[in-house]
Amino acid sequence: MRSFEDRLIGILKTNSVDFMSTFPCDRIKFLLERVKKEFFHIPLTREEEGVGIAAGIALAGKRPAMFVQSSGIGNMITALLSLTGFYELPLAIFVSQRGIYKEGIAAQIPMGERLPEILKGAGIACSTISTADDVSIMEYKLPGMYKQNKIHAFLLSPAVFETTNTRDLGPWAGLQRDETRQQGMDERINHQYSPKLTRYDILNTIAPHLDSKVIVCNLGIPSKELFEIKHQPSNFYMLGSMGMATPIGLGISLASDKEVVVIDGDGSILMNPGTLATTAHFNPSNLTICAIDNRSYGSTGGQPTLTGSCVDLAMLAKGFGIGNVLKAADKKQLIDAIKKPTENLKFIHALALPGNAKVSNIPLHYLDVKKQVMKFIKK
Ligand SMILES: Cc1ncc(C[n+]2csc(CCOP(=O)(O)OP(=O)(O)O)c2C)c(N)n1
Repeated sequence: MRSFEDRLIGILKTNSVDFMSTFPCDRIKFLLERVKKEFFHIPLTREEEGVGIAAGIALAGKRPAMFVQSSGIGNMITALLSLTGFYELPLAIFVSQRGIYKEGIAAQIPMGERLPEILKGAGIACSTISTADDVSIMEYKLPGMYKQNKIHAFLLSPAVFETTNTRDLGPWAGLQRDETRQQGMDERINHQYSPKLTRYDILNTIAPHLDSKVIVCNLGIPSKELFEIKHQPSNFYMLGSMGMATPIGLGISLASDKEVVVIDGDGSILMNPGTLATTAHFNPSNLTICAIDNRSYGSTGGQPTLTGSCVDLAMLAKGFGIGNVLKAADKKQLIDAIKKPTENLKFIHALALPGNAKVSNIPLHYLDVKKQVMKFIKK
């Protein structure tokens, strides 16, 4: 019996779909590895961007498809309605539907559960793929959808991938396999700044300097690692809303006199880089952004981000107008950077090795986290 992944790839090839834009989700990490090998692959920085790229591909007479997580549909909806749907362009969207089956992350539920209704309200057709046998639905729907220039979302239940999601991709996952990307990386990173620490080591190193500060921590593994290393009532752990760490930190720093440290990630900053411009504009002296750059989406399987090939986050921050930008790749550079007194907003570009520590879910209710943080800020 062929696997679900094999059958889906076969159907896409039969329908001459050749351009795949993807944004990672942990549940489809093995499928994404296959897609990357089999098709022209466009790794995205934000799901919305994929809608625009797909429109361009369709305008050029080719057939695009996207692979995203249910929360990513929230980032796509305006472009889907005012671009793809409006101009009657075809787009197949394969959605890893979270929040409906064995979900460990509470913040995935509001969007994941309501997705069919949201799509219905937006007038976007969708089909539910609950078991591997439901591939026949895609076989049936895809040809007409492309011919009639329609959008169709296929909602893939995590149950479909239960048999394949057993391997560990390892810390270097996508990074190692992509040789051209690896070459680009080697050329760009000079010895002074080659990373020596993992994200966990970085958090461990800065932990003694986080006392009596509000910490806004990026979603996924970073929050779980921080909880294990240094839980304190002033830690705000994100469970969803990728790309919002720096905006949340900016809001707190503008509305209170507390010292705020944002632990952000390269993938999350690339999803919402404009926030660095807003932050630079206000230049709050009580805000430090520690951008942990492991050149990958570490929390969802280690898929490479573009900081491994063409983007330098320190230059990006400078370009947006942040004056106080420090780069750190080892313990000493990191401690010097976090301790450095400043009158201005501080941006630390912390270069990291890929890889996650083996950490458990945070055993706190999210509303208790909110209460503790608010109490601390009010004090
Ligand atoms: C809109 C949206 N798309 C995709 C995801 C899935 N997701 C959760 S964490 C994560 C990776 C974050 O990468 P980065 O900011 O680099 O942090 P790292 O995990 O590498 O420390 C992704 C893609 C999500 N939560 N929300």
